[in-house]
Amino acid sequence: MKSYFATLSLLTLLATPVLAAEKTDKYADYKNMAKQQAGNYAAEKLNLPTASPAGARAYIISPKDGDTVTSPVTVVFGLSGMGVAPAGIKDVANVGHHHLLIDAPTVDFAAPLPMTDQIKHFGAGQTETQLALKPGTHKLQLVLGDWKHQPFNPSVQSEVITITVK
Ligand SMILES: [Cu+2]
Repeated sequence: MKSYFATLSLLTLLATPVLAAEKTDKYADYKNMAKQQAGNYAAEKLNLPTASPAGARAYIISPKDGDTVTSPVTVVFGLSGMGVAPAGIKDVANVGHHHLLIDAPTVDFAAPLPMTDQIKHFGAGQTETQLALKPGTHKLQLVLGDWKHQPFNPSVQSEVITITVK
């Protein structure tokens, strides 16, 4: 009889971790989902930057620095080491959308980029645009933004190019 109880308690002990493991697995998805949502909420409230992968690079394919062009100017955006996704896509790693800075506006890289005449958002995931510019010289720069329109850390941005519009 004594060994019967001993066996029974041994079986109980053996079974416990299995049951516990099953229970953890059962709620793991919900826990991860809640964690993700809490993380996104905090990121939005606190302007937490999204990390960019090493080597990610944004660049303006066209026009080239120093080009003389006519308005409207076709500006073609380049990105390597990351992907383009519409704004608001929260749970995909290493994606963002382009922003075009026109004539060097002051930008707070630690906050979402505002939408102004000098800061154009391409939140649908566009990779080029037609830009109407007045005659004269203009500066253009690309800055990649995360799902909440905030520059990455480190920022993924192009060189500033200067073009002349005839
Ligand atoms: Cu944006």
